[in-house]
Amino acid sequence: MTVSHPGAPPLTAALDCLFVTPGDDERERVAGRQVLGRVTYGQSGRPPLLHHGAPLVRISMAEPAAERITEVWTTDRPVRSGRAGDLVYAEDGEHFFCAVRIDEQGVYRDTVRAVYEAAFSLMWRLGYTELLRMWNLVGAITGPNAEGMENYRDFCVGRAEVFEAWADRIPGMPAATGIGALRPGIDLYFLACRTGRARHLENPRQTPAHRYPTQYGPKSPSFARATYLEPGAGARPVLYVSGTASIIGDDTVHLDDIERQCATTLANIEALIGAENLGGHGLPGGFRLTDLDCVKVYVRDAEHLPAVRARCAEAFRPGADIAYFNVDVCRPDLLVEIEGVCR
Ligand code: 3EB
Repeated sequence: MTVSHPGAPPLTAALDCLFVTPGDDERERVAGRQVLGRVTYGQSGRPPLLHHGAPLVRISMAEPAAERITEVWTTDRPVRSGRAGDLVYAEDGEHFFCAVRIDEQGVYRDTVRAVYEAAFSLMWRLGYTELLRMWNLVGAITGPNAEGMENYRDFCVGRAEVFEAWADRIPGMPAATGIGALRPGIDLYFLACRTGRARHLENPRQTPAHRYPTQYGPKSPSFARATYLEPGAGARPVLYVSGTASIIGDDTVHLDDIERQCATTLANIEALIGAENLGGHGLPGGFRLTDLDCVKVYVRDAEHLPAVRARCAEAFRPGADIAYFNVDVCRPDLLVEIEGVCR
C-alpha cells in the first residue's frame, strides 16, 4: 500500500495506462482511479461499446493459445462516457478517449475519412482540441483491397485527407500505431486532451512519416514519432512513443534479420526519447529504455518471438508491462515493431 502525504505530488500521472491479464484483479490494479477506456487485445473483434460506464474496445490480435491482455486507461478525475453514432467515448474534463470500428470494406479510404471526420468533430465539439495518441489496427494490412491497392496504403489515403481538411484546427499529427489485426476491418481508438499540453516529436534517425516518398503509397502516413504531454500541476511528464520499426531515413534496414531489426528498433526508440532529442525540441529531461512501460511488441513471424522476447527482456525494466503480438506489420519487410509510454 502507498501512503500519500498532504501536499505531496501524486505518484501517478493524471492519465495512466496499465495492462491487465486474465489472472489479475483489475480493481486492485486500478486502485480507486476512474477508468477512461479499456482495450482488450484478445481473440474476438467486436464494435466498441460502453461497459460499466467506460468504453470497451475488443480487437482480434491474439491467437487462441496466446494470452489476452486488456489495456486500461485510468484517470484521477470523474469520467463521463457516451455514444455518438458509431463512436464510443469518455472524457474526464482534461482527457478524451474515443473508439470506433470499421467493418470489412472493398475500399476503405472514404469510410476512414468519414469516421475520422466524425471523431474529430466530436472531440472538437467537447473542447478536446489536441490529439495525444492514435491506434489503427488494420486487418489484412499488407493485403490488397478491391482495387488491388494495399489496405494500409488505402487507409493512409483516407487518414491523410482528414488531416489535410482539419489542418487549420489540428495542425500537428500525434504519435500513432498502424499495425495488423487478425480479423478484416479496421479498429481505431485515440486519446486527446485540452489545448496547449501536447508536443509532437520527430526522430533524428528517421524521415518524418508524413514526408515519406510516394513509393510507400500515394499519401504518406499521418503520424509523429512521439507525443510529449506536458505535466499538469504536481504530475510527471509523459512521452507516448509511436510504433517504431527498423527504418532508417525512410528505408527498411536489415532485411530478413530479426536480431538486427530488433536492435535498430530499440536504437531508434533510444534516440527518440533521449535527452538530446527532447532538448532539440525545446523540452527538458530525457528518457531511457528502462523508463518505457505499457510496451507493445508486434512480431510478424511466430518463430521470431523467442528472440524478440529475449532482447526486450534485456532492454526494458523488469516489471514493466510488456505484451507481445504475432501480427503483420505495415511493410512486408518489417519483422518487428515496438511502442510504449515513457514516464
Ligand atoms: C513506420 O515507421 C512504421 O501508420 O499510424 C508506425 C507507427 C508505422 C504508426 C501509422 C505506421 C504508423 O513507418 C509503421
